[in-house]
Amino acid sequence: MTAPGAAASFACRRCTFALDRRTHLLGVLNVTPDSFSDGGAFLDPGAAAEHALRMAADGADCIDIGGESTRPGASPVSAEEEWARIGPVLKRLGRCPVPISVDTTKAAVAGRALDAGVAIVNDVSALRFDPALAGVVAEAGAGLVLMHMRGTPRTMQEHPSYGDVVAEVRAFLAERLQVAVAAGIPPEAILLDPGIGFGKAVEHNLTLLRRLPELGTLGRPLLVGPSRKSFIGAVLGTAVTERLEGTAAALALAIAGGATLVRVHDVKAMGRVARMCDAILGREAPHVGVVRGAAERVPAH
Ligand code: HH2
Repeated sequence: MTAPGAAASFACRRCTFALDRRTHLLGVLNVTPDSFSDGGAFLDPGAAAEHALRMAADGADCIDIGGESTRPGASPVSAEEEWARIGPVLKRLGRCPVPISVDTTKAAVAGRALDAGVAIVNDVSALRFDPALAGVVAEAGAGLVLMHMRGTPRTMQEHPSYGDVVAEVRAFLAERLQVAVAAGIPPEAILLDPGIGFGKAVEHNLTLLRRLPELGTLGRPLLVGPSRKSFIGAVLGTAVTERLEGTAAALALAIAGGATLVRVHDVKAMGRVARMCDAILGREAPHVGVVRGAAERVPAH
């Protein structure tokens, strides 16, 4: 089995990801009071920076910091408020060993984050909310994530309906890619994301994951973020704190379907899932690890 081929390279600012070699992980750092799974956990800048460094040590290839929740029904926050949450953390992450992306839709926030050394702008609105954002990204030579969402976080879960969800997400991403390139952002600095959980019913999320290879033909790497989301809770009947296995399954199938980057909260566990997938897909020579503890004394198969 080989994963369907999408574009393998991603390069921006000081950051290059060799995506043909292995799946890359974005570790989620939410510095918000109201994110759906970890709101309020990292409001203290010191704790947030510590968590980011822990995720880097656990194998995150990039830290994705966000100061505004995009959960269904969330109200927007001002650029000032968003920056007041993010800025102090970025200051502490001056010596972060991996690149940082900023999860924002606002040019003012992205600009300040890029000045502070961030490499990538993760825009869940795909350049729809702030007309100035494309110019800020292009000017800085930054990377850009274009994600599919229906409407806005406040309205997106009000009866989402599609004729063919995959065809519609694909057409949206193709059009936003053209917009970004026309604004001066080089294609090799762009990642595409189907936006799991953004204006989609459970079946839409499952269908997108099942038919992910159809999005790989857009010629840019695919980033997928199913981590802890409510479609997993709907399938398994589990609360947000009990979605690790569901996340692992979604991630494994996304990787098999061509995702070369995944956005995750549980970096250590999902890094193992990704490594195992990569080994099966023959992406990277498997690292033969040493089994520690009681298990090594018992032959296993
Ligand atoms: N999901 C969330 C936020 N940002 N960005 C991309 N590119 N893809 C995603 O799937 C994605 C995203 C939602 O997760 P989280 O940040 O944990 O929650 P909240 O928006 O409540 O802060």
